[in-house]
Amino acid sequence: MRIDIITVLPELLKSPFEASILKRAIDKGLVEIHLHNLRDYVTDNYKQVDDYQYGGGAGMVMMIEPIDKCISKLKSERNYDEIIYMTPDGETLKQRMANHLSLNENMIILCGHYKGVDQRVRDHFITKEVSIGDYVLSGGELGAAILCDTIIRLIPGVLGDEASALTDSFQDDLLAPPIYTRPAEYKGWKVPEILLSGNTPKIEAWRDEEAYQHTKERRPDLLE
Ligand code: 6GU
Repeated sequence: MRIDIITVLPELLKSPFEASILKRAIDKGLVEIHLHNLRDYVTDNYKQVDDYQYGGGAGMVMMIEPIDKCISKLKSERNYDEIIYMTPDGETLKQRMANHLSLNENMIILCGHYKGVDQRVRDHFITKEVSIGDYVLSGGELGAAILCDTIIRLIPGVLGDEASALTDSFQDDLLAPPIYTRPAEYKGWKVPEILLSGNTPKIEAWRDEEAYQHTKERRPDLLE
C-alpha cells in the first residue's frame, strides 16, 4: 500500500511513522508513506496556501491551485483508489471503514487546515471525506495519523501475531474481554481461575461472555 499525505504541517506527521508498528510496516516494505508539503506546490513568492473567503467571514480558506498541482502530479504517476479529505464534517471513522480502506493499493489523504479547503477541491478531486469523531481538531493531520494507524495495522504481515487484529475491540462489534498476565496473584488480587484452567473451549466461552457483558455495560449502542 502507498499513502500520499498532503499537508501544510509535515513535521506534525513525521513521528507517528517513525515509531512502533507503523515504522515496522514501512521497514518491512508493506507500506509507503509519502508526505507532501503543500507549500512546495505554491508558485507565488509568498508561499501562500490560504486566502480570505469570498462573501466575508472569519477564517482563512485553503486555495485550490496548490492542492490541484499536488494531486494532479500524483495522479499522473499512478492510479489512486481513494482521495480522502480529513474534515470534521466527513463520515465518522469506524472499524468497518478501516477494514475496507485496508484493501486499497494507493490513497491520497488531504489534511484540512484553517476553515477548510475551497469547496471546488471537494467537488472535483475528493472521493471520500473522513472525520475521526465529533470534536474539532486544529487540523486534519492528527486525524490522518489515526486513520493511517487503523488501516496499516490491518495489512497482512504488519502485526506479528496474525490472529491478534481479529480479536481487537470492535472487530466483531464487541469490546475486548479483560486480559491478564503474570503474576497469578498480586497483593491478593487474583486472575480469574478459569484462565489458569487450560480448558480452551471454556476459556473461549468465558471471554465471549465477558466481551458481551462489557459491551452491554459500556457501549450498548454496539449491540443494537
Ligand atoms: Cl479529520 N479534522 C478536523 N479539523 N477536526 C476533526 C476531524 C478532522 N475529525 C474530527 N474532528
